[in-house]
Amino acid sequence: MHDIKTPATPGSPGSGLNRRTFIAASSALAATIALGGFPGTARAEAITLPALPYPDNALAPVISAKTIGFHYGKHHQGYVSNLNKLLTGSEFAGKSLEAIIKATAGKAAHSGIFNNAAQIWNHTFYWNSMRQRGGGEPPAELKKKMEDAFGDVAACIKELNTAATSQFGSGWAWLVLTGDNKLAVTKTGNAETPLSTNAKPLVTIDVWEHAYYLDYQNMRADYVKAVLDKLINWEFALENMGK
Ligand code: MN3
Repeated sequence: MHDIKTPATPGSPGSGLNRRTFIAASSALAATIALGGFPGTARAEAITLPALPYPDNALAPVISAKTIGFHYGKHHQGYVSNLNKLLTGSEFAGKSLEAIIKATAGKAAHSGIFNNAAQIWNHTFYWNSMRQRGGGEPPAELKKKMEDAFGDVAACIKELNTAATSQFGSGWAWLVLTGDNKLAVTKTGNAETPLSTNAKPLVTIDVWEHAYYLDYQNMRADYVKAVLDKLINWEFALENMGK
């Protein structure tokens, strides 16, 4: 999913980009090893845990390094480990994550594979839906789309906030681009994802308790507001709009 390029001078002083790339490459290596292989000898068919797009403390204090440690290191990794076990000997082994999700969505006989595959995809999308010093004014092209669909940016954010806070139990809130090229807000339960529908996901917020409980306990609304105000990655949304 991500191209990992090891820089010629990893971690060279004064180069934030090199440092980030090096951390990403190191995380990818750790994930490969955690899955039981080494670069070059890893099982070619295995689904791997994509590297975080930033260090684990990049989103603090809104989302702590401790939360990221459990959420990415245990939950996200756990879905990867479970899926690889479930795929062994199945008709879906060797297929891409997206293909597995689309082939198993809505099929009760394959719910275990779907749930783990969709959770892997949703979490990778979620990490990218946030950034250090996010929030604020969306890029002009996205802002125009928000105004067309919701009236203004604040109304779009309010819809996202309502979807995230009103999702009963575990799930996700999404900003999507519908089949008729309009922005819309949706929410999904458990592992469900708009990826298997006609709508194109732009950004998401994880509202499973494990996403916020260590930092906010039961105060989901505080977590959602902080993510929308300070972390949401509108540039990522714009990038996805163009795909
Ligand atoms: Mn989660």
